[in-house]
Amino acid sequence: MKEFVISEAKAETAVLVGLVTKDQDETKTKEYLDELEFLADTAGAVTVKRFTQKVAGPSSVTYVGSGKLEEIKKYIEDEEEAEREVGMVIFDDELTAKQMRNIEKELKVKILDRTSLILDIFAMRAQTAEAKTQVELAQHRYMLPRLQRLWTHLERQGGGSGGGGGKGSVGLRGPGETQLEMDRRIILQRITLLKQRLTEIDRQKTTQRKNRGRMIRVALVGYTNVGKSTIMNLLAKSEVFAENKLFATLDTTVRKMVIDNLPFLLADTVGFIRKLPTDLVDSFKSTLDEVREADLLVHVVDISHPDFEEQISVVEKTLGELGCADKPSMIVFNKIDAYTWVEKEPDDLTPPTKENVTLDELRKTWMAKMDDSCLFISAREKQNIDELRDVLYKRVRELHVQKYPYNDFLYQDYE
Ligand SMILES: Nc1nc2c(ncn2[C@@H]2O[C@H](COP(=O)(O)OP(=O)(O)OP(=O)(O)O)[C@@H](O)[C@H]2O)c(=O)[nH]1
Ligand SMILES: [Mg+2]
Repeated sequence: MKEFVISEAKAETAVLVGLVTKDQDETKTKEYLDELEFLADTAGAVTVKRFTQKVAGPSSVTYVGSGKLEEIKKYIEDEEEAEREVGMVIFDDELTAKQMRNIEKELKVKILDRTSLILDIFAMRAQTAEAKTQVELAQHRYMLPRLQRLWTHLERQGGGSGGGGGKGSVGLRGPGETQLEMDRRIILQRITLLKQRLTEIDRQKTTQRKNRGRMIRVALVGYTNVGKSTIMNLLAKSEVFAENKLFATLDTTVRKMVIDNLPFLLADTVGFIRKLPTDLVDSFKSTLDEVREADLLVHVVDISHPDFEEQISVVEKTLGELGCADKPSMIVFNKIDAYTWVEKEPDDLTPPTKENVTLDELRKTWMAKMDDSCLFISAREKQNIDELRDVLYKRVRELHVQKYPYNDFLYQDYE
């Protein structure tokens, strides 16, 4: 597979750049950059250096200030002199076409932003026709406003169909502009085609979903890398690709499950992440239909992650955007085996913080907050899995009786 090829070859190196602003303090920026480093690693790049800058907000010209850009440039040059080539510089936020162009001119290496990095990983992960089409659509949408920078690198598809270039701004017309107009048109045509293709796939899938019969649909949702696929594999004895990389799952997998004669459908879905551009979420709308049409959402959380609380709110926010905020749901805190805390001295009076709360205390707080509709498990160590099955059974049964009041599941013969 592609990712093995990348990691076995000499890995490309990456420099990360983030900002500390009034909305994003140093700790937050560090967490964001940790995640960006994980994303880079997933894409096959080794992070060699991080740069951060304290500013009021990103500069519209070069994202960081000119002094910082100079510092980054100097670093790249010094590395080059020492024969350690820097492969790329990755910025933690989405860059505008103008910022990208200016930065590229200055640094003269490959420039990526969070969005293009995520797109790259998505492209690497896409397996089915649907996921591939969705990723290509998202890539073209990302490219369109940035064409001016990219046009020379574009692959030409189809012949140039005469003329073009009539509408450019004064002073910018010229051969380059004609080319740009042509490319823009090619991309727009491609976007239309991809959208048509997705509508067709979507139509087929909707029909398929309708034919699934009278079964309650449960969807595993959550931040990326929390263990959704591992839980799916464990419960449904399926073999969904799971690994310690971000976005291991891009395609939704649905499995039929039966607990005590009660059949229902369980879906594994694409993970969410911070700063995911709406455009990208849009492109994955049909994948996310599984979430939208679910009767019950099982929100999986990685409790061993230092940022799990923020991850919960990112997921809740994304679910809200998908119109799923009010769906029946439950929280499953996974990876309890990896949860760590700092033990306090008995006479230590410092108030509890994220770092020194025991799992038991955390459990109590969340059980109170969630009205008991949360569970603590370890999918890897198979802890509390029976409890998870029991709770699922109870919830699905309730929903089944509500939705299909004839209680027919007890009598039907499901193969
Ligand atoms: N320590 C520990 N690791 C776990 C547990 N469950 C899953 N993992 C690991 O967490 C990593 C991610 O698991 P996945 O099941 O791929 O996570 P996912 O939520 O499907 O991730 P994406 O598809 O990337 O969104 C893998 O390395 C798993 O082995 C657990 O209970 N404890
Ligand atoms: Mg997965």
